[in-house]
Amino acid sequence: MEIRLVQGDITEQDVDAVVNAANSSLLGGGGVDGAIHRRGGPEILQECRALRASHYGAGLPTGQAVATTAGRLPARWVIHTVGPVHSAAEDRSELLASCYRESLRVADELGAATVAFPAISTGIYGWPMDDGARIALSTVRRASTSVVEVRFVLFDAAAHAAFERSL
Ligand code: AR6
Repeated sequence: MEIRLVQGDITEQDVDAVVNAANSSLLGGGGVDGAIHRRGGPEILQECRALRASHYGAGLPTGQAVATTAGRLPARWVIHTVGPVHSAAEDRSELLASCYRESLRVADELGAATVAFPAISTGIYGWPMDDGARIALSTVRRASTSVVEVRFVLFDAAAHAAFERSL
């Protein structure tokens, strides 16, 4: 598997699947989630609502992942995953690792060969960037998956530098 680091906007990536740093409601929010729904259009939210009505009445649990259409995005699918809120009192690293593993498992089910990830939980959910980068990279490297390219799309130079150091 090839791991690429790019600085940019995840909604612009020409990949099979982009991963959304969602919340368990699946009904949208700020950050990556807001950008994906804004740019991808209402089709994504429609499928998210259907998922809530069918499989995830109580919401998508933290650490799990589920796919929808990508609407008007260049990608074919959006894989929604729910990162943990960072806590100083409790180690939630395993849940963050699970987001990356489960997203790749869903990508395999879809037959997605190229997948773009944001730095899950490092925005509104407060995870320190260096630690988030370490968990992201070590989990993806160890994953057994048919995905051939994982692209980490980092929003700013500091996030890109953190991932580069970790890689
Ligand atoms: N492309 C790439 N990275 C981005 C983009 C973008 N367009 N926008 C922000 N980032 P966040 P979280 C970076 O807050 O921490 C939402 O309200 C950002 O700088 O999107 O997992 C959800 O609904 C940061 O490094 O996700 C949840 O409620 C990283 O992406 C909550 O936020 C993740 O930031 C999830 O919080």
